[in-house]
Amino acid sequence: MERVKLSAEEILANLAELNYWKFIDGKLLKRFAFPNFAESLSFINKIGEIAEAQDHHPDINFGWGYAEIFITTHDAGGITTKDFELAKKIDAV
Ligand code: H2B
Repeated sequence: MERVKLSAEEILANLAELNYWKFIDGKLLKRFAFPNFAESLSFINKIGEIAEAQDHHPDINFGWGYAEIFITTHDAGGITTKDFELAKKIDAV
């Protein structure tokens, strides 16, 4: 059940519960800003631990002062509730 693709309406309804996440090219996306490289790296390491615990893994672009998180459910070929659960846990970091 968890890995059933959500409809466009369901995605929009779930997005409304999150802060600053967008739905672009079939993925949830959020960009985080940091004052230096070390804090970007620390942030994505924490996300890595969460992803392993959830068995649900985002794609990440990061560098000096930023991290961009992209989430989709590869097994379902779209967005599922697992993506929103992961986004909420990332926001709680
Ligand atoms: N992460 C994401 N983002 N989507 C998946 O479909 C997915 C995953 N599947 N992490 C998991 C791993 C699956 O391949 C393993 C076997 O549970």
